[in-house]
Amino acid sequence: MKNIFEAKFLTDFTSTLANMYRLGWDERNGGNLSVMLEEEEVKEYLDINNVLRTIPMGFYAPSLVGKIFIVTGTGKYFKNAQGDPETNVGIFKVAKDGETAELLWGYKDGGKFTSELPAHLMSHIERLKVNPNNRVIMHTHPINILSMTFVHSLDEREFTRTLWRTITECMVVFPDGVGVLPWMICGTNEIGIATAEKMQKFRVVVWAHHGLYGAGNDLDEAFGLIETVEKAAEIYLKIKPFEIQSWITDPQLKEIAKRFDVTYPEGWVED
Ligand code: 2HA
Ligand code: ZN
Repeated sequence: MKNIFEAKFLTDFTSTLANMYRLGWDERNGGNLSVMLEEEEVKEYLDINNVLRTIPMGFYAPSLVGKIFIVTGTGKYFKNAQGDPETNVGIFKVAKDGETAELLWGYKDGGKFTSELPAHLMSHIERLKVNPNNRVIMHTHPINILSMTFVHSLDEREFTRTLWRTITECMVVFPDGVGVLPWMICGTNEIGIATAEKMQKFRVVVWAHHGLYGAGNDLDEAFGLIETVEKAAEIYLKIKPFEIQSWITDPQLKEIAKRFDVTYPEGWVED
């Protein structure tokens, strides 16, 4: 068996957490991350039939039976994950009953997965329906996008259009737009269901006054997507106090979409 501390799926996971922490996105135990792993890659490092303990998930996910996930631990700090992954991160398989996690590695101090597991796994389920290559769900508290939810309409068409119109690359990176949820209690199945429903259409779902969820085929893609949304929000907040002399216009948005061959939701760019 190879040394799991050298597994790329683990080192990429913890270095991503470190980057998120350094950007100021994940204070204290803020944020959580989950990646669906391939059984073949995990088998090189772990006996996938050796279950350390079982943990009830609190909801039923039949379509994920047998799937293996690496997930941040509840109450754990992103800043500590690289130094001590075995305490701060866990790897589990969804048991045959579809509602129990079979721990294969990690959560060494007796801990368990993030309180946001429902939102993560429900989002995985919905993203996989529209994109079988999706592997990553990332939840974080970026400063600017969070701030924007206090001063901007939460209408998702308007919210998206503001972001698109601040940086040319936004239309290319998230032509599907961003979903927005009003303030809700976090850590519940209800916010999980609401987030997953938005994930049918969007790869980014903003949680007002809390943060956002992002999805991607790999860690770089999910991270890059959130980084771009966050930067657009930063530009918006920087320019908002001033009289704006020029925005990216609707005809320009159309030109970008045409040039980069991307499609946006109908009616979200004006004629
Ligand atoms: O796990 O970010 O939404 C900490 C959180 C909860
Ligand atoms: Zn959060």
